[in-house]
Amino acid sequence: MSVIANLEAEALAAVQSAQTTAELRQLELRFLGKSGEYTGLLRQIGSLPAEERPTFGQQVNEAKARLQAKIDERIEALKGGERAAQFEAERIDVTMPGRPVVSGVEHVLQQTMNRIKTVFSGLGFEYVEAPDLEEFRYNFDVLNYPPDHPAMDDQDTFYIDDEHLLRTQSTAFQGRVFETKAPPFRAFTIGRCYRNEAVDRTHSHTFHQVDCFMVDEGISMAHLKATLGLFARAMFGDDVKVRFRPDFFPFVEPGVDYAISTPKLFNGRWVELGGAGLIHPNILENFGIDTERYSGFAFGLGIERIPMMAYGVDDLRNFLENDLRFLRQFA
Ligand code: FA5
Repeated sequence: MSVIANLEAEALAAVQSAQTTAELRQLELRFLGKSGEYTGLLRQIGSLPAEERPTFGQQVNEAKARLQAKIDERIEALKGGERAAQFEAERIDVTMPGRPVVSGVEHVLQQTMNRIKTVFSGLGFEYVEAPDLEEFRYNFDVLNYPPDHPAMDDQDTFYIDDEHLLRTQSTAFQGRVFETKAPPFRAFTIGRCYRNEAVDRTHSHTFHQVDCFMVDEGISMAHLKATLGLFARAMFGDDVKVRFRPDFFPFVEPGVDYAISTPKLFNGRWVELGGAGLIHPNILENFGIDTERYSGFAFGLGIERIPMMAYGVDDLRNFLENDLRFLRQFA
């Protein structure tokens, strides 16, 4: 057999046994490609006697054409089956049940803050944003703390420099409001507070407060008690009891602590939510407010204590540790 016939026999056998179009494309490249076997064969033409060269060339070209036709034919035959298999593999069953979409829920503290916002907005208080990184003077001086007053020791915090700290109480927003508004006004803010504090079941170094105040003509403790009574019922239901006891804060006079008790939880034990009182006249006067005409109340409450009381959670760290098994209960 001639070299041409040999190669053709080899190529046809390979084409015949190929099972996929990919294999056939490989064979096409191997035999008919630019540096394929037939090109190699044609290169031998130089070693032949001159009179044999035309016939040899012609035979190689004919053999190439036959092989090409055979490969095309086989590809054509396999293509249909391969496409059908691909369709089968990629088939979509539109009747299959969908995969559930996992969607997040608001953190229970965020839910609580949203509810508080709704309650105070509903009572006509304007929501104000205030910074966590606060100036010393708004956190203390403006709030009638005399220099080096021991009340500041209760609220040691994280200092950025001598004049900047992470606020210890959201009451720090008062001065910012007094600076920009003239009475009458009602405002509240909600946000993070920080204290250098040993962490335990009811205290954390980072927690949240809501602070609220109102200045108008004739504001008295009666307005304060009515507002905090309404707030307690809105958050905990009608069977909640509220308690006020005298307490000291430099920025109120008189000052009280505010606690609630509900028969459903902690055996009706009183839980202190925060402090409150009538805004100290020194503060109002420092901002040029006529204390003969105007007076105001203010209060500040811890946010974490509210869902603790509402849901019977006995350790505030649960709210801050991001254990999804705990948090999902409030979805
Ligand atoms: C204050 O922070 C005053 N600014 C409240 C106030 C505002 C009084 C306006 C009068 C007028 P006190 O330090 O007691 O007060 O904190 C208020 C509430 O914040 C506490 O009752 C508690 O619910 C919460 N709280 C305070 N410290 C922490 C803490 N480390 N972790 C969690 N909650 C806290």
